[in-house]
Amino acid sequence: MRWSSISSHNSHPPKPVDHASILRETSQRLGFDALGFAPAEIPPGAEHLRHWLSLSYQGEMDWMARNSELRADPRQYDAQAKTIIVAGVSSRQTSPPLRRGRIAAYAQGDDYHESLREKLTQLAQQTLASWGASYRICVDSSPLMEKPIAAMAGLGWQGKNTLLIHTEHGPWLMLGSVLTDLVITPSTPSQDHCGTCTRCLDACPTQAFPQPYVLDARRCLAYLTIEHPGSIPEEFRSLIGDRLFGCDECLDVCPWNRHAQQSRELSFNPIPRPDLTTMLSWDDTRFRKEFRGTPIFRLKRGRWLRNICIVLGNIGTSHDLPALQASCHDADPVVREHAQWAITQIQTREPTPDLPPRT
Ligand code: B12
Ligand code: SF4
Ligand code: SF4
Repeated sequence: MRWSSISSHNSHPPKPVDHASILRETSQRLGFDALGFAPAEIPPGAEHLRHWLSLSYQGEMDWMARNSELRADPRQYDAQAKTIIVAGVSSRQTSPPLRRGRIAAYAQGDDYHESLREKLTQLAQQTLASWGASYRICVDSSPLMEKPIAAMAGLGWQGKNTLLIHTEHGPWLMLGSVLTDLVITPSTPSQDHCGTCTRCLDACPTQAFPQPYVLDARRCLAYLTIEHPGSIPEEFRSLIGDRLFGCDECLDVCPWNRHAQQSRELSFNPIPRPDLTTMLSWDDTRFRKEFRGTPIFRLKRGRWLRNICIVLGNIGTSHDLPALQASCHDADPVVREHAQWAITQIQTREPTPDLPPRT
């Protein structure tokens, strides 16, 4: 808390500026769904990061293993920081997909990194900057453990699916942080309210949780469809089902969704897309034009087409075969391999009369 520099003409001392309340009011006006304050300290549980990495649970996300000491300790990332202001915006989408193929709720519209950063910048400029405090904005890609920090800031608790669960918005908050040299009284960390529930663990299609509260990312469909480069191991292809990008299974089943509403954030609104076979014919220029400014852009064309082929292999029909046959001549060998796999899957489901019967 800082004292206002405006001098008072009466006998009372100047009123203290209630930074926390002003930040909360401003955040609500800007459309944030949650806000809290954590001290810029190592969050409880951060010590598990090293163990998690030693088990290679990060798969090919090499960037998670780089600077792991820095990632676990916000003070190493920013020595000036005294407080971490954590904000959340719900990404929940309640309408079913318009076309074949599902995209995770957070990725159906514009890139949240941009919209959240923009909102956090407005928050910092309207408050911290006017008080002369420093600020540094972090959304997802900075080396910070956002979930344990958000839990420390009282936004919720890390559930058995490892996600930050908020009592009103469930697991749907997308998180962003502002590191500042201003000292703000920390919020009270929340209790774990998972109790005996195991819905998320039971619902996971790939059994990606070796134990409650721990995720082996190598088995997670969000990792496989977004982060994993190259060919997707065959054991996971049918489990991908109709998921084109990410997976919401362990979010959808959480009982803490009971009060969760559709996101108010317009940038999460789903952008309509053409059918899968149309997108399969796109060259790189068309892909970039269509997906620039969305989370799908960073997949690049190859991984997007790879994912389309898997989904068609799982839910497609003989009508999709011409498009897949064309992709068997794609310049990208991963696309060619997945298109061939998809054709085999469809032909196994719908044997054509001119093919010899399978023995
Ligand atoms: C790497 C990453 C991934 C990886 C790994 C996920 C993971 N659980 O670690 C993959 C690609 C799989 C992924 C998937 C998703 N992600 Co992600 N991801 C991240 C990222 C960049 C880092 C997370 C991290 O530090 N992981 C390392 C592990 C060690 O951290 P942890 O899970 O917090 O570990 C805690 C516990 O699991 C436990 N623990 C861990 N290991 C061990 C070992 C033992 C023995 C014990 C006892 C405990 C224990 O202790 C730790 C500290 O509390 C964050 C952004 C950020 N900078 O934080 C976003 C983030 C976590 N992702 C997010 C989202 C939305 C998703 C998806 C829902 C997207 C989707 N719909 O497809 C899925 C959800 C999958 C899931 N159930 O986690 C959001 C989550 C928001 C929220 N409300 O929680 C974040 C915060 C991004 C953001 N800015 O909003 N993600
Ligand atoms: S996102 Fe899907 S695959 Fe990953 S842990 Fe959750 S349910 Fe399992
Ligand atoms: S589904 Fe159940 S166990 Fe999983 S995070 Fe939600 S409350 Fe916790």
